[in-house]
Amino acid sequence: KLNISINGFPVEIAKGKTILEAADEQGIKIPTLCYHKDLCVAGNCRVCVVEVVGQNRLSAACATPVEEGMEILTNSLKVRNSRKHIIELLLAEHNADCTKCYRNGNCELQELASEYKIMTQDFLELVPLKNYTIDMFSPSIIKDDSKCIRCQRCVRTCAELQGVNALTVAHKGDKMKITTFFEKAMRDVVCTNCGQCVNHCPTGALVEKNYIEEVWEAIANPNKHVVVQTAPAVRVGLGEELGLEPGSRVTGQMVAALKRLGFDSVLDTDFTADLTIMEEGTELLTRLKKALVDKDESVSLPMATSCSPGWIKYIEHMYPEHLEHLSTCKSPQQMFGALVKTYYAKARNLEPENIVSVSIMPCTAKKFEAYRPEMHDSGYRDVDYVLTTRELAILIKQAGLDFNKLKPVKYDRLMGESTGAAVIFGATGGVMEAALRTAYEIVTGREVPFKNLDITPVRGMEGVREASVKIENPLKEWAFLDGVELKCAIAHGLVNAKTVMDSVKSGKADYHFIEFMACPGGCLGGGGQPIPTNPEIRKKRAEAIYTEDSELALRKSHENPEVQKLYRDFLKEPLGEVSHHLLHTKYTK
Ligand code: HC0
Repeated sequence: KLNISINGFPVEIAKGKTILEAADEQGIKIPTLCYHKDLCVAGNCRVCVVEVVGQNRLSAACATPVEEGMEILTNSLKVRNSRKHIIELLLAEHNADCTKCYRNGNCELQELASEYKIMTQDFLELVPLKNYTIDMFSPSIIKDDSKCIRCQRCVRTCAELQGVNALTVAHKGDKMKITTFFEKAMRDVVCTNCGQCVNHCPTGALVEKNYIEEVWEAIANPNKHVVVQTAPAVRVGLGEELGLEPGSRVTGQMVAALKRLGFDSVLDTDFTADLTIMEEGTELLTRLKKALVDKDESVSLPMATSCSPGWIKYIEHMYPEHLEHLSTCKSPQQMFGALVKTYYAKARNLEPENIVSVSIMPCTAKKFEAYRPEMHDSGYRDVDYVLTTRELAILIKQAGLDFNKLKPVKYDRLMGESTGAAVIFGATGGVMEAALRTAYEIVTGREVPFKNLDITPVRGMEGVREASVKIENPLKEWAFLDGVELKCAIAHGLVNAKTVMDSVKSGKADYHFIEFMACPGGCLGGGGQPIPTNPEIRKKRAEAIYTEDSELALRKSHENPEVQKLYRDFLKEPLGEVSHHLLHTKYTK
């Protein structure tokens, strides 16, 4: 322990902490802009400067380790004046038309300006606003350079968390800007649309492309039947955006809110998450049989999950020669969309052209996925509009609903029933766990050999995890799997996907099945989830997901009665002809 003082009060601090962390431990907030718990320290915004008694210059609290005997002042006159000047300078270069900004009310620069009561514009004459670019071409993300404070959180996010490097710094001095390769539109570079830059941006420089008005118009149109589906991770994120603690579970209230917003039918992406397990599990077992029994060398193992659209865009860009590893299953969002305008339309006696299919996702890449040209197997655009968790909160606020007063209600039926296996799709490792619960039982006739069905080796927040399950005494049909150790890997965050893909590429990966999710923590940490995000918040959302699963009566995808009915009435069998047409896809090199 080190003995220091903060603002004149003696404190003991563990060795290795920064001044920022030491102050935080003592309940003293030091403002930051470029600092983020998910990222390496940059120390470039200088908003977190503090005075260390005896030193002439001010120190950046995020980048300065505590030393024995340090006397730190976090709020001296010198500190306050310096901080205020920095905020004023940032504002002088910033398009501060806050009332028209998408991040109005949730902007770190706005909050600082408010705290420091920046009422004047002393620097405006010195640094005139330039001609800035606003890139609106991407279906997922808007990049507005007039709101950028050049903190480079987005650049570090894209490099460190995602390993994509779509964003970079160009030029010097007052011409410095955050841009892309050859300053192309985000749509035209390697951007995966994951939106991690959006939920790490402190201002409105990077925001989701919103489809709020389009959805209100559809709801208001009496000739349209508007169906909404909600992704697994939204139910553990939405509450935060409406003032509740991270990790609040709001499934029933969210359904109640969606009904009051005027959606004609409130359904669940979890239904098609269960369906995905039936299709993907069968695909995995088919590949194993071909490889192990038929010795078919054209079969690609390991098989990789295909439900995270950011991950799909990543592998298409970075490992195009390995696309055959991907499961051919569409994501649950897109399976849902294809079924709504076919199976659901028929069952409800609706004309598909009169159905508007909306999905609520924790993800910005889902907007991109819905707009992929191949996603119209129903004969129409399968999913018309994708809103993020944040956009749903905006709808709820605009409608004047007091979320906390809403009584929980259940999803509508057809396509509203789901199991715990589907809920855990929202956490890293969840798709793997759901698949193992079903595949093991199909093969052996018994439940997976883990207490309460909790396959704990696949859970957690390590970037890359490995697990295996030994198959013993399988049913006759699966005798070839007797004694086989089913080897799995899980990667979340694209930088970790790279590690695993490099080992696949080099032939060293001896896994059978790999789950890839583009975002840290899986979808619960998606680019469309409430801001802020950090490891503690994601951990609480994950705990909420697993609690939700543990409390459900049905926890295995193959036990979903509505999925069973879907196969009986419409699809007939997993990987059958109808499934092939509606639920499976091809990828683009
Ligand atoms: Fe996910 Fe999904 S679990 S990608 O993370 O598979 O976004 O929540 O909706 O589609 O179900 C996101 C979350 C989904 C899909 C599901 C999958």
